[in-house]
Amino acid sequence: MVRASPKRSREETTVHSLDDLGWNPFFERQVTDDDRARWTPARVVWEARERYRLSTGDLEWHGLLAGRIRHAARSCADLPVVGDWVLAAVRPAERSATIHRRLARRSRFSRAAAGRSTEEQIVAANVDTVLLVTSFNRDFNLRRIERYLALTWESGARPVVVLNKADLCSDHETWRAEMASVSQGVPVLVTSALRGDGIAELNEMIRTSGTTALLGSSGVGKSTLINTLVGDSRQGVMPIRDGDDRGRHSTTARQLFCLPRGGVLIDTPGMREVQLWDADSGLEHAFPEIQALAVSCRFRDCSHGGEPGCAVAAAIERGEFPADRLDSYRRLQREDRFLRSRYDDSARLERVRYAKQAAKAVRLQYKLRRR
Ligand SMILES: Nc1nc2c(ncn2[C@@H]2O[C@H](COP(=O)(O)OP(=O)(O)OP(=O)(O)O)[C@@H](O)[C@H]2O)c(=O)[nH]1
Ligand SMILES: [Mg+2]
Ligand SMILES: [Zn+2]
Repeated sequence: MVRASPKRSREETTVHSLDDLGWNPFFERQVTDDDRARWTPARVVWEARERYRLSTGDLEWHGLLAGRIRHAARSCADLPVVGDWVLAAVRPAERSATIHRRLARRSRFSRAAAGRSTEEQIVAANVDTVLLVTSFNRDFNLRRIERYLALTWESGARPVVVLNKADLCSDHETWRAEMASVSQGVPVLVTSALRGDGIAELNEMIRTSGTTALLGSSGVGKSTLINTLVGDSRQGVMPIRDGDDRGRHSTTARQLFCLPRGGVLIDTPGMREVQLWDADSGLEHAFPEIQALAVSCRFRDCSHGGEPGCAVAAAIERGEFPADRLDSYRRLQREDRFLRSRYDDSARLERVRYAKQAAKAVRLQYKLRRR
């Protein structure tokens, strides 16, 4: 639930420039003088079923899509999402705007849409840094972090792991060490949104990181961290049930905020399923030690699945490398290939359907001409 603070509206408390919102030369270059004369650049700060809220830095607008944009979209991934920059025709009297163009994205965090592995879902666009939030309790799951890391590297953003709820645990170092085997050099921050541990460090990092998105399971404390950083209780937080520290989904829509001290944050609802989406190179990035060993395998395309002369298997044999890390890598790789083949199949079917339609249209034209 996205709850605005009851006393003050967002517009009254925050006056920002486009630059504060993350506007930069990459987007500037896509806008001509002609565009500027007709439209205003704005960033999508909230979206639900093709209804949008846009920010121009100084003001927020209700946004709707121009029909042309929707018709031209080949898939949902083409439509604007939170974090996108768009060109819109604004109507100041109504505080509303029509979106005419989505600017090209610098990065996008995608997963396979839940339950529909042949469709890409973009979770957030134009993100520079992804905070992978997990907590010191049952949510702590290295295999899930590996998945998120692969997707983050693939997205073009830089990952940072955040271990939240430090107040619930006295032995941070053991957990940190476990995480290090998976994070592989990615920064790991330990925080407590409730007690304040690590918040100054987090703030400083976000201030200098462009647009930062918080991702992770429901209940790990993403919205609570944002409230702590923004300095009020703008984001709804659900109390945790007795005997169940996993929490319930309380954030239902993605939303973008400007921080008072600089930096832009995107809150997202907890994700139950993080299926890979075309994460081939992201996977290689997320398992750098395997890539480093693989150059010594006898076969260039070694799958490290029992081939002779496999350097990864040899390292495991010598006890230099944990076998479950390789298992995990191979499982994710299989998943990625499987999803890609499903996607290719559905793309092929789509092309066939399209070609049939086109042929039909041509036949019809000939028929009409002969009359
Ligand atoms: N002990 C402790 N509890 C925390 C901390 N941070 C958040 N919580 C609690 O965890 C629960 C869930 O927090 P949220 O911020 O709603 O979690 P979320 O990640 O936004 O969850 P979704 O919006 O469902 O994805 C709330 O009851 C918070 O008070 C922390 O640092 N320590
Ligand atoms: Mg939340
Ligand atoms: Zn090998």
